[in-house]
Amino acid sequence: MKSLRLVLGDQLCRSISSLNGIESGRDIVLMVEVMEEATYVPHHKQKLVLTLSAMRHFADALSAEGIHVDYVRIDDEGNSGSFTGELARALLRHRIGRIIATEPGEWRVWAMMQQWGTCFDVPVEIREDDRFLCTRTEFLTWAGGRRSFRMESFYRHMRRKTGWLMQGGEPEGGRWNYDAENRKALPADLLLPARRRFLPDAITKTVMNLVRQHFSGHFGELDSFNWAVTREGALEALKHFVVDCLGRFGDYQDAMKTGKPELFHSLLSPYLNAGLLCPNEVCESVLNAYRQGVAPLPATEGFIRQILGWREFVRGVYWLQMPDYAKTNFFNADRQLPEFYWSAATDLKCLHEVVAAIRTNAYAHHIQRLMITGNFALLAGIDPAQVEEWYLSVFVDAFDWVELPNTHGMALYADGGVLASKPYAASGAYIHKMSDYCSGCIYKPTVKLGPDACPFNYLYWYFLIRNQARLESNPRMVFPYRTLARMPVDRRRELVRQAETFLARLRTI
Ligand code: FAD
Ligand code: DLZ
Ligand code: SF4
Repeated sequence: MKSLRLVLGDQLCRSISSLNGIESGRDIVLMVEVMEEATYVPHHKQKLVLTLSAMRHFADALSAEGIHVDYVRIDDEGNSGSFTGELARALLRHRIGRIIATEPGEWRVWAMMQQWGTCFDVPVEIREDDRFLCTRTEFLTWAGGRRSFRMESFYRHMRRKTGWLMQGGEPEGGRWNYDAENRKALPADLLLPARRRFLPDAITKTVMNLVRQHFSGHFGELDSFNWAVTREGALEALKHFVVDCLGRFGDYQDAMKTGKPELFHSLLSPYLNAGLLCPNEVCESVLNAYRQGVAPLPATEGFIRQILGWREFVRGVYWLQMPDYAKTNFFNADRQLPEFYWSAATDLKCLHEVVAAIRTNAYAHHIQRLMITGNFALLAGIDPAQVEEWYLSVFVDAFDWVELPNTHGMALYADGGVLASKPYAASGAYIHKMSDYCSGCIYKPTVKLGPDACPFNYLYWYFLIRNQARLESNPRMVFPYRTLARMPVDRRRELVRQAETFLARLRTI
């Protein structure tokens, strides 16, 4: 039976299930660039370029294999602007017996796909996305009747299942987790590796012009685009990470440095999320480096944990908890997102540096996302929906299934502890320890009150004070609440006053 095989912009993988069993002379692959996907949030211009250019390259690679690809460009005449509309139009162009698709990464598109069985007069087969290391059913079984989930226990389950970094049923080196070794501050004179950049080719340049023309109002700079857009490029990026960065990845995983957003991080998330790389091959490549003695165990374990643990874990939680997950708001946070999240115009140097770098690169590493932009939003009580829209808009790797649990659950604790055992709230002392931002700041991380005080310091205590009823029974919050209990009443009152004055002055748009 002649099949129309739909491939979405984050399914750019030759072994994606929708292409399994394809017959070149008979079947048609449909790929569509649509306005709805380009504008459901104002994606960073670089995310638009990466997605559309990678889609075009992928289509060309399939065509070179002799596969018939029906490719609809965003500016093609008659483009309806949506997946559903483009499928309907494709059915008019081709005589087709069935549609085959792979389940999407996002709930929004999943809900759309559920309608297709009734919209179209041909059967629609939606196949499992088998690129992940843990299936949705397997996660459901692991989760059992739990109401809250802890990554560490899931991660151990996955280590046992894959046998990665295991010896005779025990974790290699005798420990499951080398997190404690992965929190070193960066020595000022440490030589950093030159990062591999990918210059735009002709296809990418065409897409960049298209984005300039149609999406000039979206966030972010375009000219600095240097992401890979093909599988070959993504494999080169993986090799570069393993050879030049992995060895130090563990040590400085949490460190932050002005002007060097990537440090030793892999920069692989956009390729993993788009389908240009598979999690399995990325992990195997890192494990091989370890087996050959090129990478130390703490760095290897630290990296494997991110992919085998965190990435699979957040996806599992997302599909288990959606759609209600996104609606929770544990702290009833309702403040408007400050304008500086878009403009970087703030005298808090850490926030300025991170937002400005995101504008240039569409990238920030995990601790910048969690402990700078996320921590501020948590402490300031910003409306989770607005924060989530921001995260979905500004990063090259942003997709709801991974962005939402990280923002809603990990950074904002808006799920009340479904995903994290306590809020990741921190004062200026943490930022001072892990970065060089404070040295150029008009505020002082060691000062708690008064005009020189770091705003993270009084916002931290104000957060604890106003959420005391919700948090003080959490065993992991005993220590800060004990410190708060010892604080003189006058000092508490002054912290609250200064925090409220600061928050009242935040400019919003
Ligand atoms: P590395 O530090 O080199 O880590 C290696 C890989 O591990 C990453 O490529 C990624 O695939 C995976 N990984 C690491 N941490 C996580 C995590 N917490 N969740 C899922 N995968 C992880 N990641 C996204 O891919 N898309 C997002 O939209 C996204 N939004 C985030 C929002 C917030 C508030 C936070 C705190 C984290 C978010 N993350 C997101 C997770 C993480 O920050 C990024 O995956 C990572 O920074 C990507 O850079 P890298 O490839 O250099 O990662
Ligand atoms: C992110 C994105 C963008 C910007 N544009 C397209 C597009 O035009 N066509 C397409 O197939 N996919 C696009 N994507 C990726 C989709 O948003 C993604 O496939 C869905 O969100 C499902 O996860
Ligand atoms: Fe950020 Fe405070 Fe340090 Fe300034 S002093 S950079 S606001 S942590």
